[in-house]
Amino acid sequence: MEKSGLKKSTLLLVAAAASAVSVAATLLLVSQPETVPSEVAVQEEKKTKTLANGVIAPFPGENSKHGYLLEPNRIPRLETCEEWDEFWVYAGPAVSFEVAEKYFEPLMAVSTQIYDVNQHLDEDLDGVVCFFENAEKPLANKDPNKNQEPQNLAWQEAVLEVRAVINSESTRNYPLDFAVSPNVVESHAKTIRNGVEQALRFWGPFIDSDRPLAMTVVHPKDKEWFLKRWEKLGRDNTGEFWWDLAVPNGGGAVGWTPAGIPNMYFMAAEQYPPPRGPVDYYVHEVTHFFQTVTFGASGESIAPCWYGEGTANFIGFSMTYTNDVDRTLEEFASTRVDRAQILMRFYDANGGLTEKRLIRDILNFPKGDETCQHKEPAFGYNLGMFVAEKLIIDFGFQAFIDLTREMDKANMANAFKAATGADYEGWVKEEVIPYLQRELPILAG
Ligand SMILES: [Ca+2]
Repeated sequence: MEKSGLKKSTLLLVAAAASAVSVAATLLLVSQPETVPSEVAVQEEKKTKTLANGVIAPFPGENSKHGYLLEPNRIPRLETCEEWDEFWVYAGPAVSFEVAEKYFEPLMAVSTQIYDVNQHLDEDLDGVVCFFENAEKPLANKDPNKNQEPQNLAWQEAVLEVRAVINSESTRNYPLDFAVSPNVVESHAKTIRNGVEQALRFWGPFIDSDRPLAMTVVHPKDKEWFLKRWEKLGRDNTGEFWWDLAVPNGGGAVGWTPAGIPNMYFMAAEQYPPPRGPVDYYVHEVTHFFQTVTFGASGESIAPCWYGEGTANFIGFSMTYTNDVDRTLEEFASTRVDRAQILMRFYDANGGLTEKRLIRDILNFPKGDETCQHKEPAFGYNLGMFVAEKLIIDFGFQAFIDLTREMDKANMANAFKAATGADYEGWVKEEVIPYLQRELPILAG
């Protein structure tokens, strides 16, 4: 009871600070506690400070798990809400959890420090940056979905966290050793190079290497040229195997040499031009480059089937449109449905989504089996995407980075423990499997 009394009294002060706003005034009435604490009690309990614009902020500052940097020199001060929407992938932020809770906005983030630096953008002084400024706002007590089944929004938060961390790090122009085979259409090579360079700029700061990325674009008519280049690059594990897979539809791959050096390939042709707008394809391949350059051949040998393609899928789809978070989430939502349907088709025909089966498919699935990557249900891509999603939901995007870095020396259980503090098998059995058993049937419909 005491706790809720404290919450209400803080809300009262925030609302009072924004007394010119009718929304806040309404809330003042709705949330008014039966007994208003005395001025002295409020002073003792609440620990706040008043910002320059008069908004009351918690002290010390509060932050939701948004992933943006908080060091004073890393928080940009932006001039317009348009610029803000380019930079900030969530709604808000609100100055405090108290303020955020007033609104029905599942993607509302909280950051006192980031609010403070950009408080001039909170024109109507309700404690939230660039959120229906001077307009009617969606209130929590008018939540249109209040009586419906709770939706899983955690995956969206994981997507936003990937975008936020990547946006928040500085960028880096990573060096390329770029080669194009003679028959490749010039504009195709350019599109692919732009996509990879864009993906490398934000992956670059995470990559602890200066070795230029050997990146090769080939046309299906240029097999001899490809094999020569492939020889020169150290005969990685793409070669004719990948060539034959790529010829019908094109596509990308990252192979690695026996010494663990990654090389990237794309096949493009008139009948399958490379995608131009979305960058998930390029982010996906650059995620593989990050993985292999970080943990080398030893990491490749301990990575379970779900790890490589699953994490590259999740991170790639999270970045589909770098400047359009809504479109990215919309397309990702339908991708999740498609992938869940592929998986449920398989499980329904093979004894169901049982714990025993999922333990095998996540913990013990043979990577060399063709259903890991190349044949339905493509566990690596499809099941792996949901395991990666749960990894980022539970431990954050940084845990994926840390896990990858730990995989250069340890076995998977030790790497996971070092990166997350949790027990790998225990996490799969107690968190991932119940999550999949709940989520996949709902998605597949
Ligand atoms: Ca505002």
